[in-house]
Amino acid sequence: MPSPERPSADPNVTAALLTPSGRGAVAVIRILAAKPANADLPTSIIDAAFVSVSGRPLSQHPVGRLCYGHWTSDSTSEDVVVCRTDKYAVEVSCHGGRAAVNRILESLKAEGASIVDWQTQQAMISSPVDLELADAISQATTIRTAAIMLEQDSGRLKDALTQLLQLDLAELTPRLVELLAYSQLGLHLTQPWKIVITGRPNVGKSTLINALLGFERAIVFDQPGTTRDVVTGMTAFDGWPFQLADTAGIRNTKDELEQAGIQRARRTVESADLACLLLDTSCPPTAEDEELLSYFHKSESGDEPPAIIVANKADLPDQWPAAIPDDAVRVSSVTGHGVEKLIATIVEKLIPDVPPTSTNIPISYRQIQWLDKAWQAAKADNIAQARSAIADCLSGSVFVDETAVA
Ligand SMILES: Nc1nc2c(ncn2[C@@H]2O[C@H](COP(=O)(O)OP(=O)(O)OP(=O)(O)O)[C@@H](O)[C@H]2O)c(=O)[nH]1
Ligand SMILES: [Mg+2]
Repeated sequence: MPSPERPSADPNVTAALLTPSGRGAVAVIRILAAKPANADLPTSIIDAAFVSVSGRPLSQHPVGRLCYGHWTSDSTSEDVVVCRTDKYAVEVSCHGGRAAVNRILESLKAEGASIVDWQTQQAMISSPVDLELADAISQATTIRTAAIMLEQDSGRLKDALTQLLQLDLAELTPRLVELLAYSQLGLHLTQPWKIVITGRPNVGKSTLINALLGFERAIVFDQPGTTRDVVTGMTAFDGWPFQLADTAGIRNTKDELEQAGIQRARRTVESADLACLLLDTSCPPTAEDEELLSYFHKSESGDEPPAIIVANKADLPDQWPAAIPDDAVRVSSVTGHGVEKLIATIVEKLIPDVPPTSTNIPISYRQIQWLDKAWQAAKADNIAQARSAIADCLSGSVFVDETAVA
């Protein structure tokens, strides 16, 4: 196949193979005006090689009509179906083997077309917001998150952002608030929520992560200090993506290796979206349990993430009478009792508000930063600055925080 190249300074036409290269029943080549927004495709480039069975040149066939015919080049002829999909684009479907594809691309190149890869060509007809969305959809790990993003596809998210430019201040501010309401969820459509399982040694953290994941990911042993490194696993609860992290049990120790594991555990807790603090209620509370409980009960403005208190080993006699916090979820990681309730509590805590169908949701950090800037400007009655931030969001500009100290 002629190797894809970056379009030269101002080519009139690009051609790209849309189907995966290699063997296939049918291959599709798209020929596109290089500036689709303001130039029609010169169909003469197709007519140089394509002869329809009706004998009429392609320019005389209406948009959307499938034309069967032959592609003739170098004294060979391929059976093809050609369709003007738009006034600036034509698709040629041919035999899926490499030989047919190469011959057609070579003949288009000989007529002056620039051969590019499909991503380069797609960038010519998609807005930056659409491209970001396509990229995000390709990263979706669950059907639920993919479905939410697909609802924004076909230009809907871009159109919603474009409409903001027409609004006056009174209408703009609430629309921006609506868009930003689901910004955290938007980021998690491609990135899982991070949950860390923490607690003192031997309380059952590794047993719980295995129960939550449904397979033996972490080593379980009846000696404290078994887990040393951070062990992670991916799963989905209720269609939402989660990364679970099992960590070293937290305690005072002189063992340097264990200390290093505890440091890592603490860092993992700090960067998590949610912590599950595990208590072993089959043994009386220890000073380490009390310390961990008070850490997670500090004011919400602290570094600690929100936490769910999990009272484990509920299958054994309770040694914490009256000391278990009221909001603790009782589970037995060995029998599985209470694990479903714990999953429901995790989902409720992290995704308390599911967006109604068709809600527009920004899906990248870049989009959120520009929309937040627009909202700040709108609140300060600066409509010009708000519109400029929205325009930057639409144009794909990288967000630069001018207020950040250099
Ligand atoms: N009866 C009972 N035993 C449990 C339960 N959960 C864990 N265990 C047992 O508790 C012991 C420690 O379990 P682990 O999962 O290794 O504990 P851990 O918190 O990961 O321990 P470290 O990695 O040392 O911090 C093992 O013998 C488990 O079988 C439970 O719900 N009930
Ligand atoms: Mg462990």
